[in-house]
Amino acid sequence: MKILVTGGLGFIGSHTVVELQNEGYEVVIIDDCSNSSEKVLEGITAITGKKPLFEKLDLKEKSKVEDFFKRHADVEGVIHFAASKAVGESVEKPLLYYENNIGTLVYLLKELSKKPKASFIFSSSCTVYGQADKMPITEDAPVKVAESPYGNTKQMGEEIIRDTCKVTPNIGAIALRYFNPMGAHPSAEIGELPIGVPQNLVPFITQTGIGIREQLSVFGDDYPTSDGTCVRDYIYVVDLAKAHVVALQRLLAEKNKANYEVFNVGTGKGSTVLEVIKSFEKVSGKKLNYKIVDRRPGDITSAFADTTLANKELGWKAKYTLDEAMKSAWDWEKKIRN
Ligand code: GDU
Repeated sequence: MKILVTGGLGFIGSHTVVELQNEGYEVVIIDDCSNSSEKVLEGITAITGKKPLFEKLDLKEKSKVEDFFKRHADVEGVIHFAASKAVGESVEKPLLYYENNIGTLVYLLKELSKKPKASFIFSSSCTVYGQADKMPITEDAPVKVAESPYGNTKQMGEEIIRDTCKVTPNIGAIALRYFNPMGAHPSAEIGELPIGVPQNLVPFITQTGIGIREQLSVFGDDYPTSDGTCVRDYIYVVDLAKAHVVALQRLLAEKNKANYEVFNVGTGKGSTVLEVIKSFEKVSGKKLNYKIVDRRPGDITSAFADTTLANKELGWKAKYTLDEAMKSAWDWEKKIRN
C-alpha cells in the first residue's frame, strides 16, 4: 500500500518514513528541501534497506500537486508534515506562513476529495492550547487565541480539515497534537538538523555540549513551577513517529469513531528546563555551560499532555524515557560533528 509523506525528509517526517517502511508500506516522499536535505534519503535507506520514492516538489505549485496525484493514483493515505515551523519568523512573515501551511493543505485536501477513499494525518501542535488552565491537558481543553501566525496555521489547519471531513465522508482524518519532539533514531542515521542557531531547547543543549555554542541561556527561573523553569512534555521522536503509523492504521482499518479525530501525542510527564539539562549531563557525562536569563516573550509556564485518549483509542503509549531520548540526541550530535 502506497502512502504519501509530505515533508518526509524533515525531522519528524523522516522518522515516520522509517516506521512506515518497517511496517511494510510503500512510501513516496514529497519535499521541497527548503529546510531539509536529500541526504536524509541515504539515512532512511541505511536503516530500512529500502530507498523510498522521492519527488522534489513545492506543494504551493497546484498544477504539480494535481499531476502528482494523477501519476500516483494508488496513494491511499497521506501524512502531511510539510510546513514552515519557526514561530518568530511567522510573526515577521505571516503571509508566507499562511501560503505555505494553509494553501498547501487546501490543495492536498482537494486532491483527496476526488478519491473514493483516503486517509489523512495532520501534524498539529499543543500550541493550539496556549497556556491551558488545567494540567495535564486533555483534547477537549479550549483552543486559545494563537500567539503567532505559525500557531494560527495549526488551529486553522485543524478547522479546515474538520469542515472538509463534515461534507466529504470519503476522507478520514486525524490531527495529532504534538508536544515537544526530541531525539534521533537510535542508529544515529537520521536526526534533527536545525539550520543556523537552534531555537529549540534540546538541539541548543547538544550543540553547546559539543562546543558549537558557548552557553545555553535558560529563559527564566521565576515561573511558578518546582524549580522556577518552564515545564514541557518532551516526547521521543521515534515514539512520535510510531503514533503516526497507528493513527494511519486506525483510518485504513476504518476503526475511527468519527471521520475527523484529534489526539494528543506526548508522554504525559512534564519536565523542567533544569531537569532536561540534568538529563543531558547524566547521559553525556559533561557539565553544561548555562546561565539563567530573562524570560523569553511568548513562552508559556507549563504544558504536558493527558494521553489517555491516545492510549485507549490508538493503543499507543510513549515507551522511551527522557534520558533515553536525550542519549539518542547526543549520539546524533556527536556523529554529525565528526
Ligand atoms: N528554552 C531555553 N533556552 C533555549 C531554548 C528554549 O530555556 O535556548 C526553554 C524555553 O523557554 C521553554 C523550553 O526550553 O521553556 C522549550 O522550548 P522550545 O523552544 O524547545 O519549545 P517550545 O515549547 O517553546 O516550542 C514548541 C515547539 C514549537 C512551537 C511552540 C509553540 O517546538 O514548534 O509549536 O511549542 O509554543
